Amino acid sequence: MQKGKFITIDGVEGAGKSTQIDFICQYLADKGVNVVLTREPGGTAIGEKIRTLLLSNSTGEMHADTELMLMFAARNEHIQSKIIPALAQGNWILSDRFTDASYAYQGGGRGLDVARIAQLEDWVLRAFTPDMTLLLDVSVDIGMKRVESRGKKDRIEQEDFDFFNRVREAYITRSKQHPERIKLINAMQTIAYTQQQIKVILDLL
Ligand code: Z5A
Repeated sequence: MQKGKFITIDGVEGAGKSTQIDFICQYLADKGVNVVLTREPGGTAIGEKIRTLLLSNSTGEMHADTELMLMFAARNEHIQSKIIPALAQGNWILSDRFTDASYAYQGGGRGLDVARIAQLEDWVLRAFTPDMTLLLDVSVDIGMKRVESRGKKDRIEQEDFDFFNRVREAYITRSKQHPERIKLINAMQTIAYTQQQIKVILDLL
């Protein structure tokens, strides 16, 4: 484990990303790898402002194309000002969500044409892609139960069960299209079982 690597973690709400991120950082630190933790939308000063706009309920209705372009605007800033420079210095980066979320939420959830998302991806990312994506898969009912004790839902969390089912299906489709990069992890059992699967995958890097 010497060179900088770009790892992303994704999945529907309640899959346990935040829970597993702590574990991943500790597991890699124990191997002598320091990880720069970041997130999308966000990760930069500008990206965090865009995140607030995207998730705040006070934003109100937003056209799905606008939502998609704001995700990619935040992502462009993230890649150019944070991810690429950090990788160039040999750092490992772990991003809580990345481009697969746009295919899942704006493509699957909002029903935007995947070809248009791919055009934006080509434009913003060119050939840049994560070295590995950990996709935590959980059924929507289990995920929703896990987060139901949380307070008020944000603008996207307020979507219904069918929306999140489409999101989950789009993630699974992505994992089948990119089996080398996207590692589908069963996140429906115990936290320890999810960690066990993650360890095996991280050891491949
Ligand atoms: N979004 C988008 O639409 N398009 C894009 O391109 C991008 C993002 C990049 C922000 O995401 C929103 O942006 C998100 C997608 C959209 N909207 N939604 N909905 P976020 O990542 O900041 O927020 P989130 O999706 O709500 O993630 P989260 O709340 O952080 O959930 P999580 O990290 O997956 O779950 P957790 O906090 O680790 O766990 C939830 C609870 O479950 C907690 O009490 C844990 O202790 C428990 N848990 C975790 N694992 C287990 C297991 N295995 N068993 C039992 N209980 C567990």
